[in-house]
Amino acid sequence: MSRPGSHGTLLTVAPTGAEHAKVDVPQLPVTLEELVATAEACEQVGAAMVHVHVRGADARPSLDLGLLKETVAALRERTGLIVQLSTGGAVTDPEADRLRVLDALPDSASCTMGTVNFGDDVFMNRWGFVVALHEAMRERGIVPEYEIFDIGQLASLRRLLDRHGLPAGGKVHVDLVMGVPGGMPGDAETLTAALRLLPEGASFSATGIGRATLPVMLTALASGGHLRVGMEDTLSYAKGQPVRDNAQLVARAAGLARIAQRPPLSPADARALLGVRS
Ligand code: KMH
Ligand code: ZN
Repeated sequence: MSRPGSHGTLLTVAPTGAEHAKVDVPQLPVTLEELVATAEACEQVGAAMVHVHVRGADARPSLDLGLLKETVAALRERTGLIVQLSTGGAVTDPEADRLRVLDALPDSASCTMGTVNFGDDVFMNRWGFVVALHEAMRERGIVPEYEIFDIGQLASLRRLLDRHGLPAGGKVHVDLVMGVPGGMPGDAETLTAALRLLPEGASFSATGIGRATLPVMLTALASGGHLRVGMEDTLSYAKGQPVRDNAQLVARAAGLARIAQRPPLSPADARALLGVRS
């Protein structure tokens, strides 16, 4: 099926996340220098966007505004990637801190469309907070990526757009995050079912967590979708083989995209797809 931008594939790298500890995963990029070097390496092998969670000096997740601003500036200086900040943060982060992320003025930011069980935790995204994120992004000219952890959240997205209008940039882009324990499973049937609920004209990427990585990636490619990969989502390259680094995951996704005759989009083409200003 032809979908927005489907002549090529938007590759997003999510290099760090908020869940893994540096002591357990030494190759996880946590310092500013590690993050920027990772972003440069991933851009070289085909990434067009970076989904960023930052860590503090103790390597723990942080939503410190100064650090976020410094990170956005460094990524813009040393890469051409679209810079997307996470407003999801860690499950323990308060709403006010998550909203303040937008003051770092990234190109794009995530906006999760509902509350979901998240392993043994709860990832809270009440309706009023979702609306606040959507509107604050529009006021600042930040393009949202609507994160969908469960299929009913696509109905919430339609409701959001009906009641509160289109986001900054005028395009709607969704990321299906599949395989979180508590959310929708990461398999071909569920991805296909989710696509029936996508808002008209929306583009989508998909992300398979852990062992869902490959089935979700292959199904998304075959369905005209885009891909998010990275160590936020998977630490295993293959059975018994830990991920070497984020660029390894991006390079594999780029190779599969080329095999599918949908090569990686340049950052400029990805900006046009998402409605992100240049
Ligand atoms: N860390 C998760 C609780 C996002 O970045 O917007 C939420 C998350 C989603 O990673
Ligand atoms: Zn994230």
